[in-house]
Amino acid sequence: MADRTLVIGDKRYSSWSLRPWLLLKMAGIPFQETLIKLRQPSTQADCLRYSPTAKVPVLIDGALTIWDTLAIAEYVAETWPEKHLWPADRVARARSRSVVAEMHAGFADMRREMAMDCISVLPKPELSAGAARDVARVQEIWQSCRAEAAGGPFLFGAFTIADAFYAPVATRFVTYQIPMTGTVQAYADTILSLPAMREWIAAATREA
Ligand SMILES: N[C@@H](CCC(=O)N[C@@H](CS)C(=O)NCC(=O)O)C(=O)O
Repeated sequence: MADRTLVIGDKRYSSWSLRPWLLLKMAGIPFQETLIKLRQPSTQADCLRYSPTAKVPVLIDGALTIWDTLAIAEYVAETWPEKHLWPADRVARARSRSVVAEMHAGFADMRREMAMDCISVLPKPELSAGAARDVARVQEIWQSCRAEAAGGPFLFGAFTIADAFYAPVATRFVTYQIPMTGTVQAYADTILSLPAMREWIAAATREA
């Protein structure tokens, strides 16, 4: 059994947990899971057992603990370079790091007003101007990346860290009935039809 554990939150709600989980699955890197229930009186104490920030995800690889999604993704990419989890091309790699950084550091309004609930379809919310801008920007990123991508259906062709970072947004667009057309719809469909995504959503349904 792998001496590697990913500590995650509820699959239904934890968008940050989905990112490294999907990355490890898509890369075929074995790991065990420990799931902490979020939004419970015990959540903070449960998370503090693994992470100084009291947040998930956390990757525990042997003696090493990594407690931030981007740090986990970088560690995985460095440890398994043969998986090519960043694009091989230097220019594409710089662009993919930019869109990943945008996701990691931004989209606060969309995140707040469209919290991940990957097993539900909810009424389309009245979005604030900020959240509407976030949605438009994500769609612009997907369109511009797909326009330049070659060799596969993902943002940079083959599956990379950028796809893991935007996968939770594909579920949010469905949950909150955000209109999608053309390239944006096709990209969301690509992500949501991945066997690993189906596995995550099926497990989220069982949790509920
Ligand atoms: N910057 C962190 C954010 C992680 C985060 O906010 N995780 C949420 C769950 S998605 C969490 O652990 N919340 C703790 C709580 O709900 O008490 C990362 O990139 O990993």
